[in-house]
Order: sequence, then C-alpha cells, then structure tokens
Amino acid sequence: MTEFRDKVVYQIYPKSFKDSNKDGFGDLQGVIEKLDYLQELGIDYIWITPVFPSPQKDNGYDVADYCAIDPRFGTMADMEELIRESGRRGIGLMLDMVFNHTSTAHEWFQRAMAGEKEYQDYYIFKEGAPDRAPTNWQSKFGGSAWEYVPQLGKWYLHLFDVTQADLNWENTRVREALKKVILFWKKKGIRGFRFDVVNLISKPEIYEDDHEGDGRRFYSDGPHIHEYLKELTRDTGIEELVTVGEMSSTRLEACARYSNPQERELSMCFHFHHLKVDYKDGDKWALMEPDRRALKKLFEQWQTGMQSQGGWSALFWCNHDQPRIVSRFGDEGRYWKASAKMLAASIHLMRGTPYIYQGEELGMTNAHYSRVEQYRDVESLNYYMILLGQGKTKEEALAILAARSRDNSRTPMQWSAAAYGGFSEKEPWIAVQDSYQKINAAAQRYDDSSIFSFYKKLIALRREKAVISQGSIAFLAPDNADVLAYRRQWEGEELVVLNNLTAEETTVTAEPAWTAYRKILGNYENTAAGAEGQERAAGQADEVTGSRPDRMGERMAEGRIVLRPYETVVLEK
Ligand code: TEU
Repeated sequence: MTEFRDKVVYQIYPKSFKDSNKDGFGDLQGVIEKLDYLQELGIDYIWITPVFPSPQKDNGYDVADYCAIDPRFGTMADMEELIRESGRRGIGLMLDMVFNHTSTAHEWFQRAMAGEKEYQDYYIFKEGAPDRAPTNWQSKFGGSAWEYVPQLGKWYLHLFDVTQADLNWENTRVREALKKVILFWKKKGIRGFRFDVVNLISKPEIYEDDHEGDGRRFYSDGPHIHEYLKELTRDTGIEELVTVGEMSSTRLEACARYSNPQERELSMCFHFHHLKVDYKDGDKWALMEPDRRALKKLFEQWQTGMQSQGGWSALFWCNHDQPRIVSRFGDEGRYWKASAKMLAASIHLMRGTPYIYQGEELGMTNAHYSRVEQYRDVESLNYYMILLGQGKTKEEALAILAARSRDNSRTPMQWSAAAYGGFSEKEPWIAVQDSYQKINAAAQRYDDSSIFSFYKKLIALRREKAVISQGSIAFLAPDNADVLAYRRQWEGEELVVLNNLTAEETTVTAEPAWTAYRKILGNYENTAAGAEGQERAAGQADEVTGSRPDRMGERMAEGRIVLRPYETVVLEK
C-alpha cells in the first residue's frame, strides 16, 4: 500500500497545543478546537503523541495503560469525538505506540514487582549481585541502563528513564498483548500508528559489556526486529493504514527493509542522521556549528539509497525531541522568514512523506530559557547535572540546554498575541516563549507572504504535482557544498529545487535547458538578484505559484544562477 505517498502529516504534542479547560495543560478538546486551522493548512493526518494514562515522567512516553485516556488530556469520549471530527475534515488520526517499554506504574510491571513470574517475563529482568549490573550499558537519559530491585534480587533493563522498563518482545504473551492494543484503537477508527523507538525492541541473545560505546550497537536494529514487525503488521492488518517507525541509531539498509512495501513491515521510517550534523564528535551535548556539507551528503546518501532499495522516508526537521530548525539551521533575525521557508521547501519537495511539527509552520524558534527552573524535560534536567558534574559552569550548561533541550519544541503553541500566546487562560505547565506577540498563527493565517501560507503552498504543490510524491530524485550542484539541490522526474514532468543553505549569496551551475524552465515557487520577491538591504529582499514575501512566470534566463549569468541568502528556487520544465 503506497497511497499515503502524496500525504502530509502534522505532529501534535497535545500537552502544549491548546488548553480548553483553563488548567494550563493542553488537552484533546483543545485539539478539536483547532481542527479547522489544520484543515486550512491542508494536512492529511495528525500524529498525536501519547495521551494514555502516565505518571508523565517522560511526558507520556511512560505509558501505564495503553487502552485508556489520561484524565489530564480528557476522556475516551473526547478521543472518540476527535477521531470523528478529524474524519469529517478528511484528516486521519495517527496514535503513538510506545511498545519498547512501559511505565513502571503499568499493571504488568507492578505484578512483576509483586513477584508474579509470568509478569516478570514481560520485562528484561536479570539475576545479579547488587553491586554489579548485568552490563555496562548506559541509559539514553544518562546513568546506567539497569536498576536493581532488592526484594527480587534482580536488575531490570531501562534504555530510557528508570521509570520506563523495557518489554521482553521474545515473550509471545507480550507480542499478543500489544497486538490487542493495536486492534483496540483500529476498531475505534484510528487511521495510523507511529511506533516509538521500535527498532530497539529486539534485544540480543547474550547480554555483554560494550567496550566501544553505550551498548546501543547490541540492541539497535536487533536480531529479530524484522520478524516482530512482520508479525505485528500481519496479525493486526495495519498494512492498510499508515505506519511509521521511529528508528534510533539505525542503518540505511535496515530502514530500506522496514519501509519497502514488499517486506510488509511499515509504511515509512524516521531516522535522525541529518539531525546530528551539529553534534560535536557525535555528542548531542557538545555544541558545534552545523556541518552543512555533511548535511548535504547525508540527504543525498539516504534519499538515493532509500530510492534504490525501495524504502520510504519520513521527511522532517522538527519534532517534540528536537530543537526548532529555524534556530538550529536557519536564521532567527534578518533572514528568519526566508530561512524558515527554504528549510521547509528543502525537504517537502524530496522523495518521502513530510511531517510538520506544531509551530514549525509559523517559524517558531527555540525557547531561549535563561534559568534551569524553566526546564521540564527529564533528559535535559539529567544532562544539566551531568554537565555540571563534568566541570561545566552553570552558564555553560544553560547555554548547552538552550541549544539542545527537547523543551525548545515543547513550549506552548503560539495562537495569538493574547496572554500565554492564546494557548491557555492560565499559566501553562511550561513557560511561553517571549516571541509569541510576533510569531503566532493569528498574525500569519491570512497573510499570503507568511511562513504559514508558504507551507500551505508546499502542501498544495504535493497534491497538484505527481512528480513530488511519485518521482525519482537525483542530486545536483556537486560543486557547491552550500547548495542543497536536486531534480525530481516523473513521466515527463521535471522539477529542479535549489536551496542556498547559508546566509551568504552564492551561485550554482545552471543547465542550459533551465533558461526555458518556469519558476513556480520561491521565497523572495521577484527583485533583481543581489538586492541588498531591502526588507523585502530578506524573503519578506514569496512568489505566488504560477502567477507571473519568472523565466530563469533573467536570473542566469555565464551559466550560473545567483542564489540569495537562504534562497529557495523551484523550477518546472
Ligand atoms: O525518542 C527516542 C529518543 O532517543 C529521543 O529521546 C531522542 O532521540 C533523544 O532525546 C535525542 O537526544 C522517543 C520519543 O520520541 C521520546 O520523546 C521519548 O523520550 C523516548 O523515545 C522514550 O520513549
């Protein structure tokens, strides 16, 4: 099934999306309130992060009951209304299944802790002395990946927080119980599933120390992962729905298999290699400027690799775990609008399914928190203490958090210039950004030159031009590392997409045929190339698709096209 290939998914982090009952906490009725906004944007699916009962230690990714709704978010009736109201607008709902681990508050884990052997086998418990963990593996949130339970004389594995116990997928009872969860939500009309860190569920036969890393090489894309995914998809019939696997520390070959329709596993995969080009020596908590050459090479490697191996990628910059992309790879100042639009176009016109994270369509930026008390994220707070323990000053640790914390994407959605950005009438669970009076949906929704309107155009283009969802991809501009350029072709149709990734003007080699190509989308006015200093030249408005074709001949000199700072140019044959 590949009908999803011309669709666009919008990710909602409900805790920060819209508060309908004035408790400072986003909820399902708040999502329902904003469905018309999402329908206007033109998206096809909503991926909603977990709203199941949870102690909220990891903001809902610590699930205590897979088949109920946490009262903080509302009721099962609210979820059923959301499914109905989304459907009425032609929008499918995609739920987030956290099947690698449960909360330690889950009934299954509580029964394991009470000594029930059947339920201990739902998790990964290992006998052992209290002073020697089974392996030296590290949790992704810092510290050991094992916790000792004195009353049992055993350790349990938690690749994430200590309150998130890894499930034992070798146990058929676990697999059967999780299939029942899928069938429960499928019966309610859910049209898609996102599977959280699903490539970590198959653990190794032998548990051994890792003398090269933190243990991830033993359990990422594990020995039985493809069997488990095939079984889950076959026994629940979700092949007819849209499914996406979040793949942690994965490989291209594995992702091609996960998402090749012939394998009958998943529809597509998230992988994160392009979002590690600003990790110094691969360490998220060591800052460095984004390596744009590496970014360009990674996109080419993964796009052409997934194409040749029959895989299908989820295309994204932002999610609830990543800093805001306009702050990270774009510009928050003079080129804020131009760079936000360029970053959007650069992936929306690639081969794959685009995901828009709440607020990305408005150019929301990082939070710029200045005090550790403003942070809520367990990973960020753990690493703040780890950084201090490594000898960093408080200022240095705060600067790292400001750049890397997952809370950058979890500040309340900015709906208007009203108090709390129109998110709530009560002080929210996490501070609203200072930018809400300038950056908000009300200020952009009816402005044709806004970032919001540019995303609308990209989504409309995907629906209008089959070359985007069906076409091949080949990369261009090998001679300019600062330009991410590619060609899309399908049954005689051809698009050429040129993106200047930098704040400096640059040029790119043009093919002679391009003089006859029509520019159908851009993020600058039709001003003379190189216009300096004009507010409008900084991408204050983009061209309207197809209204006044801008023959590329006017933009080419000596066989090269000038690209202004962060400029995107989309040409059609
Ligand atoms: O994320 C997996 C994961 O590794 C992320 O935590 C992210 O890659 C990391 O924070 C980057 O440093 C999924 C969910 O998206 C995340 O919100 C959960 O915290 C995590 O799994 C555990 O369920």
